[in-house]
Amino acid sequence: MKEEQRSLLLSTTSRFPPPPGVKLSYGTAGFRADAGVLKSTVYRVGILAALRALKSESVIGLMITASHNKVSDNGVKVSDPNGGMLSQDWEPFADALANAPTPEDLLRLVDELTANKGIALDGTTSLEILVARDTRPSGESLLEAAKLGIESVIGAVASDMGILTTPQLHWMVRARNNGEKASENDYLEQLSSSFKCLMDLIPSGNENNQVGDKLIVDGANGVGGEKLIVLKEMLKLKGLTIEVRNTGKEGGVLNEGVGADYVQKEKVVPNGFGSQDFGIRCASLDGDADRLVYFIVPSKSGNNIELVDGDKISSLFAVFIKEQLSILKKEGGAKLSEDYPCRIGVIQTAYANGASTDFLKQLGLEVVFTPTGVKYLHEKAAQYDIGIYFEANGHGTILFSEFFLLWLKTTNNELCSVAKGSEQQKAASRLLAVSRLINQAVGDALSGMLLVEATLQHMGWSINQWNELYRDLPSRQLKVKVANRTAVVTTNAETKVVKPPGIQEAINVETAKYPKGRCFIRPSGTEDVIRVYAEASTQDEADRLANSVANLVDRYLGVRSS
Ligand code: 16G
Ligand code: MG
Repeated sequence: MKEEQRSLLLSTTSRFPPPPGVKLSYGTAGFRADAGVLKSTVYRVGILAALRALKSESVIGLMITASHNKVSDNGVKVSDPNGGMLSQDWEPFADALANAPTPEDLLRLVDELTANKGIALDGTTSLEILVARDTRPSGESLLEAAKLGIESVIGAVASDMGILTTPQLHWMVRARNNGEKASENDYLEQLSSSFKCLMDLIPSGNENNQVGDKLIVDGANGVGGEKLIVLKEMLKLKGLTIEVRNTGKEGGVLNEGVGADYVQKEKVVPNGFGSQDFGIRCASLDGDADRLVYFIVPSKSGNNIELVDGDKISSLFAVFIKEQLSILKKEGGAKLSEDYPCRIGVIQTAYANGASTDFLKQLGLEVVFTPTGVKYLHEKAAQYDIGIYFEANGHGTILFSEFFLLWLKTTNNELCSVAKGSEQQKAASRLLAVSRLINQAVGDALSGMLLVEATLQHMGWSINQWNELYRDLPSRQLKVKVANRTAVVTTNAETKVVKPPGIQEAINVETAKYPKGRCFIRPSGTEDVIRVYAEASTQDEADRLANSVANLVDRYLGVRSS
């Protein structure tokens, strides 16, 4: 490293000493902690993002968010050049950099990495790092730390993109590296034009459907609600009215009694919703708008909801896409399967409700499982022509292969009008519109929501009809505090425990007591706990199975508290 670079890094690093006694890990979704201890981490992730940009010779993203965590927390993660998560082989470096105790240790790590990866810190190239943040009050000062980190690396330039949803930033990074238009307005334009295209292509005869033209959205008092207000103005559609609640402007607190994570875990209405919403389609975004769940307020009393989760969203999209593919196979012209053997796959995790897996398999689709965490699902989905992935918690998207999109474009002139074109061309246009609407970089609640809305209108289904695609098996999730959660090692997409020895056999014995019983345990990637998931044919059985397995975890792993 040249002297100029060394002294630049030394002078900025000394302004951000790491807080004593805090050890952070990059985890499934970047670094997260109380915002008060994060300045040094965010500064260092700035350095990391700069080095990643120099290595990949591409635009890189840095997002300051803690998603659905409480408002006093914050976090930081990096978007790779393709808009996906940071390449996993850089995670150990991220951990080492964040925890380097002294400026000299930090310089040594940068020296090692640059030598290892062949990164020249000579300032001959200039690369941009797009920085964005969610609405957390701590975001602004952390943004300054990120900028200083980035600009401590000669040749790296920070561009402040302002307040964005996490998927917006990932989308921009991807668009920039593909040489496409990449502003926030371009994002909103692409979403609204492809949504309108799908609406124009709705088959006639669906006018008397029961979809219902009203959608109420819980914005989690975060950035998603804010952006949705802008988007809905651009849509100005007949037949769909979107009302946004919990926008953060009504005085509510981010993620407090609101948001997709709360709604999915607690299975109750978010603040601001209640009996007045009986019979209306409702949706909830999380704090950085990369998760989406729908829900139904089923009766005139109580807080309980009927949850329409990520598995249902995945199933709805699978039905719609399969329908379009069969049109492409049937009609005249260039035929799918003869000209192009399109491979479609649905990716789930062990948390997917067993009833959803059965439903997708009955549709004749290939269903595969990965461990929890977007990076694993996304990687698998990218191996298909159409890869649909969703976690039950509502994070997911649909990936289209370049080859398949090219086939669609070259064999079918793109059009967005009902009047013209064969059935086959319309099906191709719908799929092309879906590929532009749904975020190709990462799961995106806003684009996912518009696709749900267009699909419901296309099928002519109310939220109840959609929800009745299959009936969820009763399930229960518990968490258990243990002395050391890393003592649990799993395999087969987290469905089987290999360490500590004997516990899997004991879980099998418990599970076998219940018909349709299914149960697994895994160490959480975001909290210091072991998670237990159980499913059975009745709620009582699911509860009993989860409790007995939680006791096993206690017994095998030594309890601190529970
Ligand atoms: C993170 C992951 C999410 C996963 C969750 C599991 C991303 C962007 N987010 O929020 O995919 O479902 O962690 O949390 O990867 P857990 O390990 O604490 O159960
Ligand atoms: Mg999130």
